Amino acid sequence: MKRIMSIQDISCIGKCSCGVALPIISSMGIECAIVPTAVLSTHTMFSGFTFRDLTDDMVGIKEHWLSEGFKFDAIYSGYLGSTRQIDIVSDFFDTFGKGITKIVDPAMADNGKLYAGFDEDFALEMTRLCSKADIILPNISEASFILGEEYPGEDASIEHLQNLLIKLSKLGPKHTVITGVNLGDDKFGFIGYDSAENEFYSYSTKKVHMKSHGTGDVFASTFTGALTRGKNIYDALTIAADFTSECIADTYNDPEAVNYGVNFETQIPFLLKRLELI
Ligand code: PXL
Repeated sequence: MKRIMSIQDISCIGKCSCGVALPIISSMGIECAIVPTAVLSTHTMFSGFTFRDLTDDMVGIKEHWLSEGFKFDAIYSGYLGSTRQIDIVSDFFDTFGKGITKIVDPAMADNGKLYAGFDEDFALEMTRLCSKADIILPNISEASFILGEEYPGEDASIEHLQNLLIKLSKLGPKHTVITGVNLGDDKFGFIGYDSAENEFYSYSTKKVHMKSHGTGDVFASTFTGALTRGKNIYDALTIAADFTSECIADTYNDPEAVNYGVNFETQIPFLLKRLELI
């Protein structure tokens, strides 16, 4: 069985981070080994959340896994809590990442604003981590923070996004993908750049007019799983986009849906069919 290492927090309520990576990657028939960076009572969109920092545990986990000789097929990092944690993830990349795909979702901002508790130094450190990744998956806000550029708004032009992609690729990743992009009338998707081929690509699904949390994590987990199952990058990205879109649509149509995450649980059968696993 393939094994993915997923480095991000545990938000006890929030349908994000490890709370989506574990079920989504496991449902795809892949072992998901988690490196929890922190335990929060909820994700940071709630007020008053508790936060237990697990930075020191991350180091212990790394040392133990190294002594046991564990191997991984991919490493995927998401929300991280501090610049020191970013350094430790960079260490995980050096220790376990040789010859395997390293994916960074620089989960730190949305709508032009850094999440609670993050500052420019954090963004700068995330830029360093992105430079060690093979594939990065920022949204428009994160891409702008990584490059230290002004946020162009959610309706940035394709030319502007292509420019960002080229600059991001100069940091090092072979594939840079900006997620959560408006791509025409009621179309929502991603735009990517393959630096080796000097080629752009994009894909969109029907836009559902609803603001939801954790969709980037659903997208990144699904993408990492599909890629690890042997799909090529474009196919893995389109599978992730289709699945995320189904999750959002189901949440939109569910009068009992919670407002802090999406209904990824009900759409697992869709994902498995989309992957031709059932
Ligand atoms: O979905 C990204 C995410 C992950 N983890 C925590 C968060 C967020 C976004 O707000 O707060 C703790």
